[in-house]
Amino acid sequence: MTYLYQQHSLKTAIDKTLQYLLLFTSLLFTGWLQAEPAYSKVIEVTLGDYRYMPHNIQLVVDQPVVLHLVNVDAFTPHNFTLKDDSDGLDVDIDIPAGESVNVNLMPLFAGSHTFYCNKQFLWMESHREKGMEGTLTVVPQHQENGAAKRPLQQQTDQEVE
Ligand SMILES: [Cu+2]
Repeated sequence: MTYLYQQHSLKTAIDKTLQYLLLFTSLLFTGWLQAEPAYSKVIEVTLGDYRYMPHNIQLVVDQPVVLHLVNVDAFTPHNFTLKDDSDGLDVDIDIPAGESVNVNLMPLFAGSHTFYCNKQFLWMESHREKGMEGTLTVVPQHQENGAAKRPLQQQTDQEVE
């Protein structure tokens, strides 16, 4: 009898623990979803030989991305600077030679911005002067892939013709 009772209470204890664990996990997950957008789309940008590849990057408003910056040079440190006060953009990150860095970006407004490398070795030309810069364009959601949605009226007119 005693044994059965103990077994029962143990089972109840496990059930309760599982319930709490499940509740805790769901709370964590919900909280995480609300706090952080899902940075699941990765755009890889290679830095090397005083240039960015690609040097034209297109983002879509409200679609978070991870910029995966890879410095492929063996000895030259590079950098990714993207500043625009009007958009709240303020990125200034160094990528040491042979290393990579991730930057989470959440574009809020459409627009076009220049990014560049702020490195300069002694009195020589800066990396930017050597051509190490690029353009980051943020397009509205409906202009993604250059396919702008046509107004409904226009579509109706075409069907009539
Ligand atoms: Cu550089």
